[in-house]
Amino acid sequence: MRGLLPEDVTFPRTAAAPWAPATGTAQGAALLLTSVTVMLGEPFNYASLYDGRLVQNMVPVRGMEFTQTSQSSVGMLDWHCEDSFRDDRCDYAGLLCLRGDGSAASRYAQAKDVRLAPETVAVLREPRFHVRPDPAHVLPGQTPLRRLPILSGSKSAPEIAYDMHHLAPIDDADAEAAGALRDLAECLNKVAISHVMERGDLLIFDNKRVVHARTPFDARFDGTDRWLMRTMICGSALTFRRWGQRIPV
Ligand SMILES: O=C(O)CCC(=O)C(=O)O
Ligand SMILES: [Fe+2]
Repeated sequence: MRGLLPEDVTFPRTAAAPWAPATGTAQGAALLLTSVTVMLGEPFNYASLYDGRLVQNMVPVRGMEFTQTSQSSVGMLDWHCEDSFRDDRCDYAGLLCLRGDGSAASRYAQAKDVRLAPETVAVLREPRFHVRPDPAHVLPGQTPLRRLPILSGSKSAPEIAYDMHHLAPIDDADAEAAGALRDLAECLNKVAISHVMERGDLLIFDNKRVVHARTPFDARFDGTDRWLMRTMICGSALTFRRWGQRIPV
């Protein structure tokens, strides 16, 4: 969707951290984001992520330029789904742009567009992989690595769980699984679509069927940097209640 933010509204300086509370017109933007995304289900966050804030700022943070988190900037944020390390990851994520940056392209690839040899797909559909926790989470103690297949579900609308940096074959010696991951990474680049987010753009993606990434951009840390707000959505109120509190601390 485009043009969600009225042109005569001015926003404060770009938030300095993902967990910074939204005030004034920025709070209006956060309410707009939740008002639209609530139509898809229950907006939520994890207790362990960015202080558990329902609406988080996707902003560059000094010292985090090259991390694989939303706080990165000069470094590429590589292909991932939100929270692939969790069974209770969101069904959808919504990103509202308050301040764009012409060099930062959001990239998306749909699992249904992936074209791979049938043998490779068969390997990716087996639970031969594990994924480490996302470094943006502050977790209580050691989280066990989740075992998972990369692809699952129907052929016509396959699901994907993917994180380029935190995913590996369970068995280090499993060359077939490692090869399948390499083929998949190559294919994602081929089927990717790009979109440079502009002020007022709201992008909602299916986190179970789409992987996403963001290209590098320069951060100035002077209050004028790129600023997106994000919320994650659980697609059904019933499922939301079944999961209960996500990562109790
Ligand atoms: O900044 C973006 O376009 C996406 C950020 C993102 O993918 C994330 O925070 O996980
Ligand atoms: Fe992301």
